[in-house]
Amino acid sequence: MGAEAKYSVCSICDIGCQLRTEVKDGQVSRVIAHDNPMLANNICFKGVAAPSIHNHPERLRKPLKRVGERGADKWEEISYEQAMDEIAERLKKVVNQYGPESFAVSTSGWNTQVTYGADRRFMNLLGSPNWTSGVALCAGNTAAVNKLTYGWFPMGDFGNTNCIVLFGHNPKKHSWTPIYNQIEAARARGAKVIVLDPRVSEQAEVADLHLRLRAGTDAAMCLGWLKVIFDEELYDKEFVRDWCIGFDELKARVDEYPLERVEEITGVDRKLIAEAARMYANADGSIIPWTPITDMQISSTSAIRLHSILRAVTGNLDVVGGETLGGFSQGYIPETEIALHEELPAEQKAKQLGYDDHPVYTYRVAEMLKEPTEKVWGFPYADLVMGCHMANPSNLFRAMATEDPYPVKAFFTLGNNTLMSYPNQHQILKAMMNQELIVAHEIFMTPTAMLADYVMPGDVFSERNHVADSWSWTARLTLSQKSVEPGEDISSTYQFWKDLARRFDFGNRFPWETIEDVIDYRLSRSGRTFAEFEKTGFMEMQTPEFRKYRKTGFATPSGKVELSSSVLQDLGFDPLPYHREGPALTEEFPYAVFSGVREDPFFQTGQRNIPELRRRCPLPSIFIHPADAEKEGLADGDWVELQTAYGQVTAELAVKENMKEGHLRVPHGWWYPELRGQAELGGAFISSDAVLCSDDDEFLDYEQGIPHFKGYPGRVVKVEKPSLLEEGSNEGLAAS
Ligand SMILES: Nc1nc2c(c(=O)[nH]1)N[C@H]1C(S)=C(S)[C@@H](COP(=O)(O)OP(=O)(O)OC[C@H]3O[C@@H](n4cnc5c(=O)[nH]c(N)nc54)[C@H](O)[C@@H]3O)O[C@H]1N2
Ligand SMILES: Nc1nc2c(c(=O)[nH]1)N[C@H]1C(S)=C(S)[C@@H](COP(=O)(O)OP(=O)(O)OC[C@H]3O[C@@H](n4cnc5c(=O)[nH]c(N)nc54)[C@H](O)[C@@H]3O)O[C@H]1N2
Ligand code: SF4
Ligand SMILES: [Mo]
Repeated sequence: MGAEAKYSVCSICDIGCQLRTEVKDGQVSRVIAHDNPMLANNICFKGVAAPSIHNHPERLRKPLKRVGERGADKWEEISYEQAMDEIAERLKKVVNQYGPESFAVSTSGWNTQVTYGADRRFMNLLGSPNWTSGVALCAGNTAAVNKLTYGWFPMGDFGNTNCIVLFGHNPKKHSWTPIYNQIEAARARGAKVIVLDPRVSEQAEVADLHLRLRAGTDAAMCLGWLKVIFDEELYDKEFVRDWCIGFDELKARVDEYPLERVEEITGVDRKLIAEAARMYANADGSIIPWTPITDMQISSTSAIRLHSILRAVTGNLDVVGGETLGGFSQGYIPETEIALHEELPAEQKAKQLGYDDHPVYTYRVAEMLKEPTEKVWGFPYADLVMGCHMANPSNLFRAMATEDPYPVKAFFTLGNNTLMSYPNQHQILKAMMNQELIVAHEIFMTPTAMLADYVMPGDVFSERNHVADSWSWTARLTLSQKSVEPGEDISSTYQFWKDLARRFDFGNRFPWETIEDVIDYRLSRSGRTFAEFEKTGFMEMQTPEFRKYRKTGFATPSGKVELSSSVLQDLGFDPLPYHREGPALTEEFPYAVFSGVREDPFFQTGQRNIPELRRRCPLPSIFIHPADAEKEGLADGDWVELQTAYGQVTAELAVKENMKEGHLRVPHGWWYPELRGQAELGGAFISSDAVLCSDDDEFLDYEQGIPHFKGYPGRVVKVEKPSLLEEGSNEGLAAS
């Protein structure tokens, strides 16, 4: 007998596959492929494991209040109402004593889905600008930098493109499955794929061209491509003439990067650089899909700007087969309107941490782009991909730890494993230890939640109704239906903020009682309710409209594509892109370490407690090339410590041909849920990449303050396997 299957949008990772959820005896029993053949392949083994995650015996189901020392992981269960009363009272006390800016939030709306701007609304009404997000190191900062150049964050037209350029980005069958499928489909149609990656990644193995650049040199590579494109006149002259400003200045800058110099910086043969640039520029429709690799390096702003510039000068902006500037979904009130940014007073916006030092994704730039954004897109603030007008995390954690430039004393973390999700984990710990109030909204007891005063149990996608709008990245609405009831004390993030607001004097500004009420409100401009939307199907796509700029101009101060950025110029930064070298390798720390390569079975710091996923990757590895292993006298399977001047992590050594010589790779997100009670904070300091990377100035991108996770100095030494990780010493690892 087939059980009833609801439509779901998976939130186990951030790509949001559409699939279907079956229920048996009041529990999610199975997650299956979508019934629409176009979507049927969009499911990975993490999605299939959703029942094990949603029904996990260790899921948080009762609000917890700390009873021991902070971080001791000792709790008493209290009711939801009591928790909310106490949180409200303690937050008021902090705000009264130190001002509203002493309240900060770190979140990752990808997984909590239904916040709908309520967090920003709450903060804006309270008066705090200090909101940040995991996507400050991901698509959120890319979106902000894209806006500098042409006022929006585009999405590649995978369906029609003839050339796909992957700067590191390496979608796999079980990692961002829909993007992997779209690349596969394009390749099958004959589209070319160019991969730029120090390693031989899965995408590199099957690419038409693979450029094995040195980590952290993406900006120099793009400057080399532009050199070829300008010298050989492969650019769209008409578009540049009519729609771009700053071409001559850019060309002069690009002339400083002859291919000999680019070859020297990147380590890639100049002939290959030229061939790739020609392939990209000559294809009829090329895309550079968003990539996190340029989100996390020292020349991040320049590298992301260079991707934008390449799109523009080759005529790939807002055309079929190129990159679409989608705009907000019609008929669905966007988060940006709910967030009420215009109600946060200018003097409070100016207190946002990072505003002075690294302003590009803070309110400072949002204010500079307000007028053109409203003119072109209809709203003064464009909240895109759940990460906008953010505080800089490094400035924020410094303020929390040291009270410089002012005290930050209350910290809420929702759907974000904060401790491990930014650079300089030592400072984050110090920051959290220096708080008067910490609230975590979570589905599991993470190292971050262990540091909280209150842990509020969160719902999961099978337990809530939702209309997803891709955080305004693409103009598409998709349906996610509640399949089962969440437990009584479990809340969604919307509910959390609403119930908190009701305890403040602006409670009447949260008139929507339930999630369905907010969705009804968001749909109201198209004259429908959620119940009506649910009946019409699982997805609505807006027909793309190309070259919209001909009617509206671009949402930049000049109304043009700003090859030379007037915003960067006004802020006192170099308005043109450049290559900046990362922290120098030394005799003591001779390897370029990079963080990343997502592991198929896990999303970021999650799922190490799900046996069927953990079995696929029981322990973390540190990766090295065979020639380097030999030089160091190390063998595959040795236990090693990867050391930097800032910390060290332990893992098993994996000697791999596909690594690049001179580089070491450390995975992101490892902690050991099974070591709860045995190791400090669930072993959060044993193998986490965030321990290794500093956020001192020489590690930060100037304009955004982004850490250099792609090529920082380190070394590797042999150690004993930590006794805590010995097989059989605990259940979780025994599962392997
Ligand atoms: N050091 C370092 N930091 C990084 C990165 C890195 O490579 N290295 N990568 C960066 C990138 S690319 C990204 S995208 C971000 C990701 O940052 P996050 O999105 O914060 O990533 P996760 O580690 O998955 O943490 C999400 C947490 O939300 C919880 N959760 C899951 N579903 C729900 C839910 O429905 N409700 C609630 N309340 N909680 C839920 C999970 O249990 C998990 O603890 O991190 C960035 N930070
Ligand atoms: N299974 C699974 N899937 C995921 C995630 C997950 O945690 N698990 N996370 C999701 C999220 S939030 C993100 S952001 C994406 C990230 O996924 P990807 O975009 O694929 O990024 P990574 O896997 O970190 O690294 C990809 C490649 O970048 C290369 N690389 C390292 N340094 C450099 C450099 O300096 N320049 C260049 N050009 N390449 C470099 C690495 O060798 C690696 O092959 O994956 C998403 N998909
Ligand atoms: S790729 Fe997997 S985890 Fe991510 S949304 Fe799709 S099914 Fe869920
Ligand atoms: Mo990400």
